[in-house]
Amino acid sequence: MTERVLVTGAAGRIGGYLRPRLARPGRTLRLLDIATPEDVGADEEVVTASVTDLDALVAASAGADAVIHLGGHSGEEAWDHILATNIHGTYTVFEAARRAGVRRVVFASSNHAAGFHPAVDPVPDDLPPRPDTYYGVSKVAGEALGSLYHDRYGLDVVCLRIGTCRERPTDARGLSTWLSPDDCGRLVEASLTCPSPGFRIVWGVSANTRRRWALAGAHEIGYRPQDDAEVFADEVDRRPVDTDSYVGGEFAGASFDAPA
Ligand code: 15L
Repeated sequence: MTERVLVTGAAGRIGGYLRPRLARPGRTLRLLDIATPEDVGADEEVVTASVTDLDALVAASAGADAVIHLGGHSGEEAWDHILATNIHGTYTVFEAARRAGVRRVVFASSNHAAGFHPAVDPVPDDLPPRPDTYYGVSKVAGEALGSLYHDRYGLDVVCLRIGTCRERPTDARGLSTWLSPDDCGRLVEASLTCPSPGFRIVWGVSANTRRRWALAGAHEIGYRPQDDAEVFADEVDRRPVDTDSYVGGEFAGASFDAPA
């Protein structure tokens, strides 16, 4: 039997990290994006569509065992754009999953859902929402939709409050908040395969020496990070800036305002 996983926003940065890392014999990745993904493999299918298009999402969800929802803006934007693409576009993903009978959704939330919390050590799991931007509000909305679709319709929903998912950290905050591409693959694989997660919100961060965000919740679903940003410590500017005192870093800064 083929396992089919729908990946929204598959042509984006994290989609590019995940595709080779989630490839398994017997698994097909169905790549949905408005952009065309590069180097499409034999075990990949392409759907060109926007996450805002409910009919397209329902069609793309047919026959899928799980959805990984990465689609949408990955940073701050004007409210209208956040509303249409990130908030409505996340509603469509959950609603399409429900209509198509998909049992599990892995939602790429963000630390910015809780970005105005102080970056104490440790920052616990289950931190209540405290968004630092409209982008963060959209991630809170996505988590709330996940909670609703779990409680009302029984979907398994794993929300990942992802940190700085890049090839490498580039600043002092990143030494604490980095999620390596390989650990991102491990975290999403655990989210896809752990038995009956119910509804969960966990931090998405590597095993960084300077990590503050708790990993107990992610550990419970089977995530075992293997990377540590410290190996890059000599390459980055290690001087902290004022906004490093917030979970969301510069997104929580006074001068960080939404584009009109
Ligand atoms: C995010 O959610 C963003 O997508 C990314 O661009 C970074 O800003 C990251 O968080 C971060 O907090 O480092």
